[in-house]
Amino acid sequence: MLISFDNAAGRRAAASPPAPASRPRPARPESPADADPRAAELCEGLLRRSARIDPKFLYDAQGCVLFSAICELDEYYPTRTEREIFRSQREAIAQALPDPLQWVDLGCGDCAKSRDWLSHVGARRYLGVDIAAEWVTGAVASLGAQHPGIECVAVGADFTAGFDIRDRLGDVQALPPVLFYPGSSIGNFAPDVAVPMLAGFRRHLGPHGRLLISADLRKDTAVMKRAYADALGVTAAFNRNVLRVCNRLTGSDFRPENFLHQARFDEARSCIEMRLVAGSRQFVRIGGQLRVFEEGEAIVTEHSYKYTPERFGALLDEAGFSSHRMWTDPHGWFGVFLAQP
Ligand code: AVJ
Repeated sequence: MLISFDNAAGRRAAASPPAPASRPRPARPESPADADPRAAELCEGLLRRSARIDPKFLYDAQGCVLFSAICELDEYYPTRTEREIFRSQREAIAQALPDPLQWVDLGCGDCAKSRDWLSHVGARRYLGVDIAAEWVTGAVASLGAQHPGIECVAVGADFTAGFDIRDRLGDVQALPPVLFYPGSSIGNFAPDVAVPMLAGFRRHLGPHGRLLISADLRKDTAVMKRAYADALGVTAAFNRNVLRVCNRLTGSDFRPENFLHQARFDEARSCIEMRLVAGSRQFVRIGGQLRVFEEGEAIVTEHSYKYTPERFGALLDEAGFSSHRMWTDPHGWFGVFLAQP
């Protein structure tokens, strides 16, 4: 077993433009934003007229625990629906994959979703790719201990921008990669960002590789909304937690309890928009500046796009894939797509 680690996280943040300044900024005390590109990215988004936080910041240790709790909720259908599709269609999907193959787990986290696949596919190598640097190495090591016959590699990378791990794949003709991107995570990206991302995935595949990716499908609005505004308030806690992440990374002084969780479905864009709305006027110190949030003003924290099968297929076409198949559940709520270059 080989464990190696490249930290490519934070590249995009370093390349993003500086916060717009309407007036000369006073000399400010050194803030964490000066050193940490993630803090700089957070400040930039929060100081915009329409404040926003990239959803990747939702997943600190606390956020990951809360997201796991979301996945157990009755209202949150995606996790169990995907699990059921994988369970019932595993053989059919596995048959459509190259053999042997190298399994590339994008956003592997604790590697749990891949565990069920490894005994059904001809995997010679496993690459666990995740932005959460601290996590991956241990998770991949324990997977490797259970599969002594599979070469297991941990790769730290942010695949939201400039993702390229082709040098880690070796000869893709001999050992075709299957890029596994489950959980409908692609839904976090607007189509204009998703297409180049998918095209980037495609460039890793060689002639025989495949992309195995899931997308949440468009359905009754009430069902979708409930999934992001659950009765127990778990999603609200998950959303508010991002303000604690801001406080920790940027030194800001948000009071999370003063912001209300909101999830609405944007028909035109076909996405759930998750926001934090100020319950009363808030004065927040961010990156050496004072940002006022008026009562009712929102910080957008996440978009979760919902596709028809046709629309997601069109997205794969746009990204250069030549064909794809889809598996779904009896309600047609969730889609598992297998795309070929
Ligand atoms: C992890 C992006 C797939 O959009 O459904 C769940 C995140 N946010 N509840 C989703 C999420 C609020 C989730 N993804």
